[in-house]
Amino acid sequence: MSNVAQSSSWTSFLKSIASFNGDLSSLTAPPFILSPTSLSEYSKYWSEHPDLLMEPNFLANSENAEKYEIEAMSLKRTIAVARWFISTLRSQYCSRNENMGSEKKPLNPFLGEVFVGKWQDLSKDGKIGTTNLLSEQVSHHPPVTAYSIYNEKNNTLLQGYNGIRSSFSTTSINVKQYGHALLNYQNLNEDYLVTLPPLHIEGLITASPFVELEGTSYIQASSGYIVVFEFSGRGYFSGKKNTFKARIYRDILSSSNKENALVTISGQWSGKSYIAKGSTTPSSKSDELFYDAQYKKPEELIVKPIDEQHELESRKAWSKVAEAIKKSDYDLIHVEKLKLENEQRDLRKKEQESDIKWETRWFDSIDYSDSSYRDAFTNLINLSNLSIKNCPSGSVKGGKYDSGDAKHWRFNPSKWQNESEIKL
Ligand code: 0T9
Repeated sequence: MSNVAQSSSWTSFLKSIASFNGDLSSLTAPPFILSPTSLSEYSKYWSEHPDLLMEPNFLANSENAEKYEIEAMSLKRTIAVARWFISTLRSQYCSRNENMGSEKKPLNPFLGEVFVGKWQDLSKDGKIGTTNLLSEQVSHHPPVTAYSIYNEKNNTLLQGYNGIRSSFSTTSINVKQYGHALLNYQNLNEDYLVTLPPLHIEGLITASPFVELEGTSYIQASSGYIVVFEFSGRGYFSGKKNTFKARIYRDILSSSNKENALVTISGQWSGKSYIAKGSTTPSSKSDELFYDAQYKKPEELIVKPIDEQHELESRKAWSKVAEAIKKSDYDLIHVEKLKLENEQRDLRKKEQESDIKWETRWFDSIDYSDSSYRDAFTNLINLSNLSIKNCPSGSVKGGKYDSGDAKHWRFNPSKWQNESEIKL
């Protein structure tokens, strides 16, 4: 075991996790496990392969297509969306390990913190266009981040929000994700609902934490097709870590029997996966490669230099804390963090005194409890038979987790149009 794992700071951190109240962000962790990056930045992981996110646009139905051709094309687009989703996972769940040696505790975003940037078109023919990211911390207790990823050239909008609830078991932290992503391809008049998988953090005893996905994620297409992803770690489907199996069905009804799968995909989401027709598991020897996560580097988001940023922009607001973390200067980290936290406390106090509530910048909380309300989301929820409640992502309707309010965060484009202070 490493010196770090045996150090008193790590063991006392482990003890504090074991007895914590559920809010991981409130724990004081030893400096070597702190990341200089705020959780509000993590929204960028959704689009580090913009070409894959845009791909369905290039699989449109041809004019006067017959019914069977339309069916075949919407299946092809669903496969493309599944490929994009798999392509996001290595960035989402492995990048801290790959870039900083282990999973790290992110900075806990303050209310109203924003993170913005863009991906430039790297294609030769210019068909991808620029993709913009807007990320905003819409809640602090509990932490919730909302985002909008918009590509004007292809009229494509990916929006979503996420939060977590965690618990501790003997050797790992178990995390349930809340929220979902919604994908709208306006040119195709097609929508997708993406749910977020549960995960756990392993490697705590040895002070080398890493994330492993578990459970199920769904992608429900407005065409009816549904993709069911099952995740597992080392030793379940195979001896490998980060494995998944995905099955695509014609609709939720046919998904009750695995034999009905039209397409089956399997492999490692951080490595190679393979695809085959029907319900048999594809093999790396005889079947087609579905995705290779190591084949192309993630495209880096372009973010303005810190001195051009607004006070609410993440990297500017946290710059002193981030510097202290990079220097491993524990006292300085503490001092700089406290400044930020006190400013926030004062702000909340002033708001309370004058009876005003903090207003979110680009997102609205929409209450879906009125069952006569209809939009793309309610349509996808009905197709998928998933819960409309704000409960663990991917919970089924009528299941044991189907409870809570029905409020979800949505992007409000007119708020962004009227934005005068924050520039991309
Ligand atoms: C949404 C993602 C999420 C956020 C992170 C659990 C976690 C905070 C939430 C779910 C993104 O789309 C995907 C990736 C990683 C998730 C983080 C991994 C992690 O460890 C942290 C938690 C809060 C900790 O920092 C625990 C403390 C420490 C023991 C880990 C180093």
